[in-house]
Amino acid sequence: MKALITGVTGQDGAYLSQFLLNKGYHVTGMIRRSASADMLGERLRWLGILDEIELLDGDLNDLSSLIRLMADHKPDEVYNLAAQSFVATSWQQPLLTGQVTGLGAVNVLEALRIAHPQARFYQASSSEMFGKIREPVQSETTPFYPRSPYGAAKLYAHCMTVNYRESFGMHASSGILFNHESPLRGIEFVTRHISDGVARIKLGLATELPLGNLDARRDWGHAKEYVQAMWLMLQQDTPDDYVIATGRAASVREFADLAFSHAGLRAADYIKQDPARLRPAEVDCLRGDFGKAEQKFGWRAQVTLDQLAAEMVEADLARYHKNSR
Ligand code: NDP
Ligand code: GDR
Repeated sequence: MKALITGVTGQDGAYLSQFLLNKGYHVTGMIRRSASADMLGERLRWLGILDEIELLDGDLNDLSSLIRLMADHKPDEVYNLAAQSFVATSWQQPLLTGQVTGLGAVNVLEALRIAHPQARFYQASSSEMFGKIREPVQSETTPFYPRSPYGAAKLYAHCMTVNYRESFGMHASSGILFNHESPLRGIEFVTRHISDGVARIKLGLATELPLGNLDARRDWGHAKEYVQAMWLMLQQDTPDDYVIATGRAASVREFADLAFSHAGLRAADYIKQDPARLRPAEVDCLRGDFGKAEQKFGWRAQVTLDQLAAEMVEADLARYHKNSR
């Protein structure tokens, strides 16, 4: 089996590559040209799989590169994970976010329709589409109300994925994934910002941790488990949309408490409220109903929030120890 992954250098791209390699797939990853090419595969290197992946140039905004990839490689499965994925940045760069996160997904769908329509397609949809929530627990039937340029762009990509499935009979599925984290999470996201901050404070490299809205609640799971759900969706005979979540929600403050206490510290002694980190519009609380995924293909999250926080803090402590040697 051959898989093509866009966004292969990101958190999910790295774990999905590892998962598919273990299943015997040939994995091709699309990467955009960078002047820092030596840094690009850092997450893949961390997992020890960089040399096992075929990396090819392309960009989500360049339809011709996508058509060429589909025509030349004829992948059985295409996972569209590439995006401008940081919500806070989407207010600073709303047009770019729309182009990459929204239109970029349609470029991939178009490339497939033109060059290789029989491939199975996965779109990385997001719980951010629920935004100002219409139901306390969100499922595939909950109405959407995005609260950021990122959420709006993801909703467009999501609707287009459904549309290509219904218009052209393509095997196109969307995973509406709730937040998922890991030691490979980008440093700008709150869980990793916290685990990194805890490690620095523990090692005497920092004295405080600036945070924005401590009351925001998220349904946080482990990325390693979520990439399995992506693959399971593409193994179904019929394409569909699925919520992937743990079903539990916790606040930023609660996650910080877990992370600090894992290092033997009290969060309240170090957290500093930073108004600059507040967002123009906030998503207050997300909690997902994963019942459809569990019923259709038996997926359910196993890792607890405490285990997740502990793993992330340990990984950041290890990074600083390694760098200081
Ligand atoms: P990351 O931010 O870690 O990775 C994003 C990837 O997209 C990187 O490989 C990046 O490449 C690539 N990329 C960005 N712009 C372009 C472009 N123009 N052309 C080609 N590649 C590009 O995201 P995650 O791994 O966390 O998430 C994967 C996907 O899932 C994203 O679409 C995200 O929006 C979505 N999602 C994530 C959730 C989460 O909690 N993690 C939850 C729900 C959805 P580079 O390294 O060059 O920057
Ligand atoms: P999110 O993740 O916006 O949910 O998007 P993020 O970790 O950035 O924020 C989660 C919540 O924490 C609050 N917060 C802070 N956030 C950051 N980044 N930094 C801070 O200092 C801070 N303090 C408080 C935020 O206001 C927010 O409420 C992630 C991304 O991976 C998206 O791509 C994905 O689609 C969604 O998850 C599901």
